[in-house]
Amino acid sequence: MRAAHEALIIVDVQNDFCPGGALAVADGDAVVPIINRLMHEFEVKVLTQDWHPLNHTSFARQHKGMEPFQVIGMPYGEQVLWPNHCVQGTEGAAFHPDLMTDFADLIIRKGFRREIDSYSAFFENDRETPTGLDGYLRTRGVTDLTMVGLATDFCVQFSAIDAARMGYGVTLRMDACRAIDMDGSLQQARAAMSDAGIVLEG
Ligand code: VGL
Ligand code: ZN
Repeated sequence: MRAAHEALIIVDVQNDFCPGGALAVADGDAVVPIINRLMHEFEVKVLTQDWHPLNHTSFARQHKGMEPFQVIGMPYGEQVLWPNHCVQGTEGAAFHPDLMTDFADLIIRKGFRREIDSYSAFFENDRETPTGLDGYLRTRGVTDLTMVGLATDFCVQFSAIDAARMGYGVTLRMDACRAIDMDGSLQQARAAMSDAGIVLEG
């Protein structure tokens, strides 16, 4: 068992990011048994859940003439446009059925405001509007995070870099992560996370 100041952060292990889902990550479901085993090691366990309204502005369908995976400028910066995914209350937004969600202490939802996306578990994509997760972890005395889940190059990376920036010790378990990997984004993410002092393990 790990010390009580260590938390496991499980990012977006949802049906839409697994094979057959709307924004499927290759081999995404392979992380589930590894994460289930890891959950036994940690006292503090947090799940994040991508949770969008049907008219979310990160969906390509909301922008006339735009296709998924194209990039547009938003008031808060560049935004990749996605196929509709993780729509609130749908089966796609549900956790993978084999993920042992009953063990989790907290489920933090993100991306629920129409006008802004939220890759990070800590801040929306303006990088300044908090989700509340930092307050939760701090008040529980957590200082070190192990991060796992989907997708390595988007939500896991943004969460890990924000956490490192806020002073948490951060380790990524690469065997329990899978990437979307568009245009070299996985390689870029690995480099950016190493630069931020994040330990890439496995
Ligand atoms: C994610 C793209 C859009 C993720 C979420 O969980 O990495 N990626 N929404
Ligand atoms: Zn999303």
